[in-house]
Amino acid sequence: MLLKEKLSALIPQEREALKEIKALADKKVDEVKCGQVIGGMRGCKVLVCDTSYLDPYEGIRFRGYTIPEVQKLLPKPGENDEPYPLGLWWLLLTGEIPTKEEVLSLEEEFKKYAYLPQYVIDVLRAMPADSHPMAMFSTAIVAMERESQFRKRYDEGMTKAEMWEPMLEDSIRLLARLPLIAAYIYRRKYKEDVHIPADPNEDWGGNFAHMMGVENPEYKNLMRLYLILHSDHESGNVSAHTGHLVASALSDVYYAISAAMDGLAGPLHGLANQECLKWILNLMDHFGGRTPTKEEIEKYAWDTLNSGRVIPGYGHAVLRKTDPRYTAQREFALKYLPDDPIFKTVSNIYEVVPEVLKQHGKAKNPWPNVDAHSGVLQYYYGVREFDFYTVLFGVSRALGITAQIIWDRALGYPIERPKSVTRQMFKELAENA
Ligand code: FAM
Repeated sequence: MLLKEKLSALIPQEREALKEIKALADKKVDEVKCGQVIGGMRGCKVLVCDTSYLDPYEGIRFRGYTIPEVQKLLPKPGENDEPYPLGLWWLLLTGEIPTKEEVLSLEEEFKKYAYLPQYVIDVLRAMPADSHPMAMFSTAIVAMERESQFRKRYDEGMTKAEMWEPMLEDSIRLLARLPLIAAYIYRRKYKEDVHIPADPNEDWGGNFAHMMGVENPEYKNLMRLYLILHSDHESGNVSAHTGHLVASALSDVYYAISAAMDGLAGPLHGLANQECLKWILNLMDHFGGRTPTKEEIEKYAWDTLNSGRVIPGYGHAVLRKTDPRYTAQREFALKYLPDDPIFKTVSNIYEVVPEVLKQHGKAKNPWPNVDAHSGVLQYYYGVREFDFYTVLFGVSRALGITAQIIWDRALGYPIERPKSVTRQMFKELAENA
């Protein structure tokens, strides 16, 4: 496999490079303040992640490339299409923009494993009908753990240096199936349990759109874009950090990604996309289904804040400007659905809410994040079941987390185990500092 060959060549170099950092082991790299510890460790530089970096004012760069650069440089199915999401996975893993041939070799590799075993279907069907799609998604992933090559090889006594290989194999097998699992959940829950077989001629992203049941080339492109945009956001966010933490115990990819999905399912993280569209549609309903005026949006936003709730899709723990993932989706909307009333509402909200949040004075970042825009695009193409939106996010986020944890094993990072102290000890430490 071309990707494996590439990684086999890269890993020895990167292991050497890590030795230079290990030699600096006693050097101080950050200072931790009391407020950071009780404030969710915001801003503490305590994680290492090479796949992407999130600049507070510029937004995400995937291996150094901005979103517009990635959109321009990664190979695409057709000239005017969005790039292959698997090209992004290649980039995250290798740091290099792949050729089309390299991406297609990965597409072929994925196709070998792109089928849904009956036992996974049985597990999903055994779950109560009102199970949340994210609970179903996470359960299906962990159910497949029995197939882990990593666990098998671990039981056979593989060495630490070999561990990245079965991590890569497990990742390919899992990622190949995620769109099938997601589409199965979608069609079982919302489309009368009628399923659409995979199309072997489609790429990983286009096929996902096809199996969801939206036969529209624009939606295939949206899906490719969506899968790229939500993939990686360095390693401190809840889902990526969870994946890294779980994998650090040498739990395999299935355990790590299932756990990561459980974190993504929280309303302050990935679930914000379902919450956000709900907020927008409630806002429109409140004004008889029309696009409300900016004054009306302002009042509605204040009502939300005054009732003690957050405005979903706005704010971020790291970002301090408009999320470029929001901007990329806005550009898509301007191209394909400029006159859509919900998009117009999203645009008006963008003009009003940052000012309201600034006046409210709490949120450190009054600007929109990725979730403020993703729902309207899905809704426009007919995917209107909000509960499902975080599963789409999950399929994409698995690209980033698998890339991160393959490298965790390649570089032999140890089990993560920070120190905790009691609240009293912590108070004394702070008082005596
Ligand atoms: N609406 C109202 N209040 C907000 C707010 C928002 N959109 N964003 C932050 N705040 C409040 C926050 O609740 C906190 O209030 P308290 O002091 O009363 O606890 C205060 O402002 C300071 O928070 P912060 O330091 O600015 O943000 P955090 O780093 O603690 O939290 C978020 C970051 C994303 C959890 C927060 O901005 C939020 O709840 N946003 C709405 C939910 C959302 O959109 N989440 C998705 C994030 C996304 F990028 C993702 O993970 N997919």
